[in-house]
Amino acid sequence: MTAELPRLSRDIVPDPKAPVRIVHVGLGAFHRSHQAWFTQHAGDAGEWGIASFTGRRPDAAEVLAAQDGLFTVVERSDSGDTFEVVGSIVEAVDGANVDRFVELVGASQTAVVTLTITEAAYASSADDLSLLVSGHKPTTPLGRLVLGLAARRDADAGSLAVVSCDNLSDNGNVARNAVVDLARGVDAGLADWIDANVSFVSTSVDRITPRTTPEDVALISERCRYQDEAPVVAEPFRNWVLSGDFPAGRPRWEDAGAVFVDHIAPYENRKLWLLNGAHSILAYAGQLRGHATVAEALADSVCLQAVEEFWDEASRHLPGEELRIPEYRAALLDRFGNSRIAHHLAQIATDASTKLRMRAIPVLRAERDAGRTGQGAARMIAAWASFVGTNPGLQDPQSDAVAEANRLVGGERVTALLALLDAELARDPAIVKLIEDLSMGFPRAEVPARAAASGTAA
Ligand code: CS2
Repeated sequence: MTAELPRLSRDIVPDPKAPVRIVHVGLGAFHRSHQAWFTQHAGDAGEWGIASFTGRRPDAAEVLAAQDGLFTVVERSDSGDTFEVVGSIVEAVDGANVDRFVELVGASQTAVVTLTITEAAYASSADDLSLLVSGHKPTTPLGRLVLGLAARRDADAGSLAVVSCDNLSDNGNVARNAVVDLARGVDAGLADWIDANVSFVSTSVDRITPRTTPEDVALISERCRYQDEAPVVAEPFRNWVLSGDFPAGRPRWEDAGAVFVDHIAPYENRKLWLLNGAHSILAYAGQLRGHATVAEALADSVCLQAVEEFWDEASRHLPGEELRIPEYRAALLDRFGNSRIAHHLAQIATDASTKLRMRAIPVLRAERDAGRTGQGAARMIAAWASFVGTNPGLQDPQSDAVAEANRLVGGERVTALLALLDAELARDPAIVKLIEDLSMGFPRAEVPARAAASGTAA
């Protein structure tokens, strides 16, 4: 039946291609439900096409290219699904096609480069530096970006904006430092050119987008009467806060609800601590207790209390009426409780050593500086420490060091794990003891709470 349906393309959903003026790195589900969606909904969308490159594997680009870049966004709320075809991605390219990437970053009509490359990809890579120095093609996103920016300088194509859309605090500056440092190792003049001509924009991005399942693909065929191999399912909520200059222009993302601010840190912290921090607590505590999804874990009072305790601590360091913390927290409970979105805890649990540095450590430090224990933040770390004890294969940029820590026991083990997040805190025996004691606190629930299964979001 499915085989008889036409494949989604610009023939069956006419949507003229806009010229490429945005280059994206990290063509995944989140990019499609967020930056591509916002670009589609900008008032001047017709002028802004995205060329989107994959990170490590070609698959997503191949699937999307076969349907002219079009894909369906399934907006999934408690009350049902709505379907929308998004056409802002006009070119979907394998990231290994470095020549095309360099050509586009070097083109004067390109005004914006956006990144969703994961938190871990901002760490420096010695391999990339030696590849660049020896005139070979780099393999990491930032290495490729340095090559692209060198081409832009050489072509005298002018300034542009690089917009990090990863869940890192101060992500614009983190991106700037990583790119400029890498460039300086290759060519000091290039580093200076980047410093003077590239605007690194900081952003806080938000839209819960679980991995697409075969059931989602089947649902599109049934409901939309075309075949789409690259749909994304997302919650109705979306948020994008940006801070920085766009010297070569940008789409009118504000028409789609994006907000431009002078000082982004409070918004970033609100999102990273309250949303992502809670996610990390649920990911480790929830799985230890036998749950599989965010909604299931949230229905367990042990997990919910751990989240609320952490939120109370974090909220003390999120001052200012305009942040509307009580409303934000209430909205998060609703969003997490959307049981039709099957957001798997295993997906959130990866890359802990990078994520917890952003989600737990700032709150733990702020609480201790204020003379309190920081127990809520410590509990997030304790849940991770306990989880990696029984799940040693968890994906992590520091997986070797995690495995080494796991060979130790008791306080020594906790010290070694904490040192991966914050070396100084790991030297404080009181914090180590607190985390060690808390790590016993997540026994498997006798009857794991199971959220009502939905026919479409299983
Ligand atoms: C999650 C985020 O996987 C994770 O670490 O916390 O991907 C989260 O779902 C998004 O930031 C929501 O905007």
